[in-house]
Amino acid sequence: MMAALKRKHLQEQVVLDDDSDTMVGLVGKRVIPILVKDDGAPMLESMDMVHYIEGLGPPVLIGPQRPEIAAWADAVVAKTSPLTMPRYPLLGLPEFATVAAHDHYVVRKRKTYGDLVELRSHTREQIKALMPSLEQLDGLIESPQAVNGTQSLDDIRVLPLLRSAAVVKGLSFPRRVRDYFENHDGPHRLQAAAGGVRGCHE
Ligand SMILES: N[C@@H](CCC(=O)N[C@@H](CS)C(=O)NCC(=O)O)C(=O)O
Repeated sequence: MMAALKRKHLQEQVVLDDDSDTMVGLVGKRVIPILVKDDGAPMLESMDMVHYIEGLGPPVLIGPQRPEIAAWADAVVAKTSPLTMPRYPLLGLPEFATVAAHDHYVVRKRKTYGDLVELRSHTREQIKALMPSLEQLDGLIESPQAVNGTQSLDDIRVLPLLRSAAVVKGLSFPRRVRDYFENHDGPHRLQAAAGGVRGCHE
């Protein structure tokens, strides 16, 4: 998202879920995302990457931040993960392109979330539990352009969460959330801005 906002070219390399060697070879452990800088040095904290890219050229995250937005983003993950995590293997994502990579993810997630089919069978209750948080965000959004009126780090906190949640069929965003999301996700806007579909909220 940050690279798209800064109009920076980012060469993307997808790592298959079972390809631990590539991750360990770069940073010594299994973790994504990894940003390899032009000088070859890897970075492995996504917010560090955001600050690093923001530092290249004129800033784009110039608006104010609000602590309630960060708090909202931190709290909502517990509600979105049970919906999104069991759906990622259904989306034809490139990190699950082989049967082994797909099954590696399913087995890994089963340890944390239990059986993924069973988890999906609770979709109705999970959506019901998430709606109050989306209503809360609806009341916090100041404009369709930016959650705080002017683009800021808070948009980097919120938009990818909405992008992930949007994979859930049957989940409808409240009006202001939808306007905000569609403004950033439409075909001629920052379609690439929220990065891949899969949220990194483990
Ligand atoms: N603090 C890191 C966390 C990254 C993270 O949690 N990555 C997850 C995937 S979304 C991960 O690599 N999990 C280990 C695994 O896939 O085995 C960041 O914000 O970049």
